Amino acid sequence: MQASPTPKVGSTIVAEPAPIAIDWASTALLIIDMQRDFLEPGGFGETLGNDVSQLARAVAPIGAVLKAARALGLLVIHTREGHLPDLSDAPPAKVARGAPSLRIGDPGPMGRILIRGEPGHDIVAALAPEDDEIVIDKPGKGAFYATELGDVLQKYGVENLLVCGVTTEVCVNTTVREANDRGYRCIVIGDGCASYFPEFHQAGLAMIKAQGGIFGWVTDSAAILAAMSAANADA
Ligand code: C5J
Repeated sequence: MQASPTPKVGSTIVAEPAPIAIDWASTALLIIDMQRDFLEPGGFGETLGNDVSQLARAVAPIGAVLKAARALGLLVIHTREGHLPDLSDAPPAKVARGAPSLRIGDPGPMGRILIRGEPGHDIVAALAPEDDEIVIDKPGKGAFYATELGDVLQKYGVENLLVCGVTTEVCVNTTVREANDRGYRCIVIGDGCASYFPEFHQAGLAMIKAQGGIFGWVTDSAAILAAMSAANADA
């Protein structure tokens, strides 16, 4: 786990519906499910009939923010959606749903679909976690459900989450809603999120920032990088 050498300085991040002031010492970068199973051919996403190339656009913005977060000493948390090999944590309703070409647990070109420990479950190489970064394995769409995430955030005194990953309207939105209900300020990095459906991506971001920020704030990687660079200069 990370030692957390984060500088005790604050920044104001340009965001919608309004700028938000944060203290970096109580902020974490939360990267949701940037796994081969969602982004690469032959994984869970493609078995559901999706064009997985739609998600590639989030990799570079996340990579830039991740690099800057590491330089700043920010707490970095990665999540992975997946199930135990015996499927004991996979609700039958989830496994049986729809008409995928392969179901959760079936053997595929990247190992068993959406199963922990299989190659498809790994985070894509460009965003691979470093040894001291936290990786949360989650069986559901939300990162708080049946995981240790809440305890980890409490342990590190986190109050603000910079959230990115895939997909915007499913696991990112579910996690932001869960976090919002638990009192965290969620700042979603719009270009660091992606969906198989561009219109759902747009709507997923719009519903977070609507009504004065009903679930949180939406920004972009350029604004986060600018704020991190200013914080680094101040530190
Ligand atoms: C989905 C996710 N879409 N990570 N998972 O099933 O958004």
